[in-house]
Amino acid sequence: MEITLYYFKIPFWRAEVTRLALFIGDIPFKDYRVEGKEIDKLKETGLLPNKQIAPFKQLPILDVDGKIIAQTGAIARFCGKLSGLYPKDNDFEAAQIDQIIDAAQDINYLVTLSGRDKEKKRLELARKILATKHLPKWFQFLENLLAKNKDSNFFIGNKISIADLAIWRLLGWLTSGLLDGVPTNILEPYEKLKKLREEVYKHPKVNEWMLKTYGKII
Ligand SMILES: N[C@@H](CCC(=O)N[C@@H](CS)C(=O)NCC(=O)O)C(=O)O
Repeated sequence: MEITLYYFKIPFWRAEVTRLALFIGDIPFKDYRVEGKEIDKLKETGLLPNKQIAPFKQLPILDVDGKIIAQTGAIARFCGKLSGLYPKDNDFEAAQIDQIIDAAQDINYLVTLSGRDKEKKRLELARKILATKHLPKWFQFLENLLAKNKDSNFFIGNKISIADLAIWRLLGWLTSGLLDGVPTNILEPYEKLKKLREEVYKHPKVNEWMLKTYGKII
């Protein structure tokens, strides 16, 4: 099977969840980082560097033997199944993972909405509401789900899944300081979420990936 993941040149959760799933599972893939004119073309026409069409003119896109899959969750599940980070034969656990990926989408959408208005004062207010209301609410929901899983520091059972990878990287973004108005210590009250992050960072393949790809742990 020949796999290429198309995404931008950043370690954003939408792509990183799949990159890490494949890397952890020792599944060879091409990590294609779309740049410059390729991005303009994609946004205008949906055309990908492999001459295929991205159905929603968005990334990530997965090319599997010349066939295209779009949407973060669909791609992560497909690759999670290949790599053993998403169950093939346990519908309930699969749905438990799905609910976390969908929550990541909801959180991402709230962040996107909070950045839409570029007028300084309105942007500041939207980010303040995001940081003091929306994100704490969602972090607590996730914290509750982690607390329910007594088996481990992961979301489901006692092993890492694509749910953990997705939230770990989403939280990396939210605490990076890249989002004006979102403090880097926003996760401070959430012990279980902090533990989850630590646990994912401890994974030897996660470490290896970070150093090999970005030259540092990010
Ligand atoms: N629902 C999509 C959203 C993907 C998405 O928003 N991708 C962004 C990058 S993070 C993108 O391609 N934006 C370009 C655009 O929409 O023009 C998914 O889950 O993959």
